[in-house]
Amino acid sequence: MNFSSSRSRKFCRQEMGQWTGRWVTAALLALLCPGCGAADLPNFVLLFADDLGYGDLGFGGHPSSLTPNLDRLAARGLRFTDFYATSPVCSPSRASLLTGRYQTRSGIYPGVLYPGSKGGLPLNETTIAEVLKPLGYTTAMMGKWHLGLGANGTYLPTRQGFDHYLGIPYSHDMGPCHNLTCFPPDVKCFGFCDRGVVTVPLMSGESILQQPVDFINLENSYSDFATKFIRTAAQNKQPFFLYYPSHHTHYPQFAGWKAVGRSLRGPFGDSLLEFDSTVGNILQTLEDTGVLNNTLIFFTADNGPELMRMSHGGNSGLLKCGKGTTYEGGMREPAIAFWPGVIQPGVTHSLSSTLDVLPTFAKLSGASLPKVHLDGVDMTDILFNHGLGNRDAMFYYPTDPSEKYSVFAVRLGKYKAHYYTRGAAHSDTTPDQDCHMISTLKQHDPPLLFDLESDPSENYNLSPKDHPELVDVLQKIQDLKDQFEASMVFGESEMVKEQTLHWSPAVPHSALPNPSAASVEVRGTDHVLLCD
Ligand SMILES: *[C@@H]1O[C@H](CO)[C@@H](O)[C@H](O)[C@H]1NC(C)=O
Ligand SMILES: *[C@@H]1O[C@H](CO)[C@@H](O)[C@H](O)[C@H]1NC(C)=O
Ligand SMILES: *[C@@H]1O[C@H](CO)[C@@H](O)[C@H](O)[C@H]1NC(C)=O
Ligand SMILES: *[C@@H]1O[C@H](CO)[C@@H](O)[C@H](O)[C@H]1NC(C)=O
Ligand SMILES: [Ca+2]
Repeated sequence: MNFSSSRSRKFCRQEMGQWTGRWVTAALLALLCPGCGAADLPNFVLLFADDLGYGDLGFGGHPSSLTPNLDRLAARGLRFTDFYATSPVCSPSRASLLTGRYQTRSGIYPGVLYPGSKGGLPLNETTIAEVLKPLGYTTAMMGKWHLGLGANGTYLPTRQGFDHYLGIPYSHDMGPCHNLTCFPPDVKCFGFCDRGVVTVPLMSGESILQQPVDFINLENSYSDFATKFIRTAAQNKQPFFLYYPSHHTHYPQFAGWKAVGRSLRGPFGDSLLEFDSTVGNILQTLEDTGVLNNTLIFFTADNGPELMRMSHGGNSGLLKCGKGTTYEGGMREPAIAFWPGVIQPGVTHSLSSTLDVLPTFAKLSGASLPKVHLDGVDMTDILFNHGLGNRDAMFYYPTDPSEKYSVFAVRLGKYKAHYYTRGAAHSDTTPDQDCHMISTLKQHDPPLLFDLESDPSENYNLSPKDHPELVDVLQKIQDLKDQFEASMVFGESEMVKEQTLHWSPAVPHSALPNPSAASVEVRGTDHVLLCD
């Protein structure tokens, strides 16, 4: 039985007493009892950290991170141990989260979008916000979009189903930050950020609110925005979807007065603590407005830690390498589903992905799925029964997917096969040379094979020569890979539309950032791999 509808029926019967009869349809119910329509539908809060590793959180074992609110979600919610993003860098990972489709279908490859990019997430892709809107949801997003700006703001969140938007439309290091303050009272941002000349804007809807953005007070603005949005929705008894892709803990780390110097972990820890405190404020607001028990909070992150930043970067814990690579540290992320009284606390080892968020929210709200090839599967069996779920496999695309090389690795059950491996500048500086940029593309035939349950760190390659029983496993993986490749239609790359040296939007610069100025340097492949 559909969980949310049985629950809403119960609720409405209590509310409506004699009015409810067996003949009353959901639509009629909504007409008769305005509150019931809203109670029917669960609210969704989707929290998405940036460049956060598997080993970065308090509950994940990091000794000096301070994440009391995320720890609380983990303790009272369902924690995933085997949860994957679809890319080791930002834009493609976000495209998959919001569409339930691998980034190759929507054309969000290779690399990431830049302030001067002409492309963006195609408007005919259906986002989670667009899936929920027809049901009467109010939708808002705060934070890092990174799915395109485009001419006249063609690709902003407001064009993809979000009623309200406050945030930076790309990475907050995609503008010069030499002289900007990242921590109070006046600690300059670490490093120089991108070498463009256009400073990073804070946008409200489709206009610029501030440029350059004020990092010190940014998180407060987000927190206030969330509070106002949730309060208004709760007052109006309107179901809501809040998407918060945070800038934390991406380089350059920043934080305001409440977090600075509060963690033992330095700038990274303070930035993480600031994110955590917004999570706490959102929880408090949900509780204060009486909607916490009708809200699913889902938390995860877009890709692994940027190890090249050394102690200013994140930590993938026991996983190999980090951002930019298809080793586990690049794409396996902490994740939590929290819904008090509805999702039983616990830990699941079921394989899941950001791809599965859209189908899950659709299932819970009764929304129709977009009529496209979806790669995501519904996670409700995992959430409500702690079951195995519907996902058998995960495919690992590199930062620059191509039909020639296809996926670099495949996970089936507990086994992972690497067909290709490559290091990345993003993962330079740790002692493991496999992670570094100098480790160039290597093909493996037969593929490297790891048992991720007994060897999550991918240390011990299982050769079929020594383990004849694995010949079958490798064959199954190969078949699955062939099937997947046959189903994959590469969308036209939105990134190759990037040669925008002479392109500029025909709008006043006060209304939108000027991308042509931002892209004064032509970006080669190296740069695409380096930047995010
Ligand atoms: C969006 O439009 C493009 C160009 O017409 C097309 O190639 C693509 O398949 C469409 N995508 C979807 C999801 O409909
Ligand atoms: C940073 O400040 C210094 C000193 O005030 C100035 O010379 C320099 O041009 C500034 N750099 C940028 C990118 O604004
Ligand atoms: C949710 O909690 C509120 C109080 O915070 C309570 O009035 C309401 O009945 C609860 N709803 C459900 C469905 O449990
Ligand atoms: C941007 O908007 C202006 C004014 O509305 C319009 O003239 C121009 O054609 C638009 N540019 C693009 C690329 O859509
Ligand atoms: Ca990222």
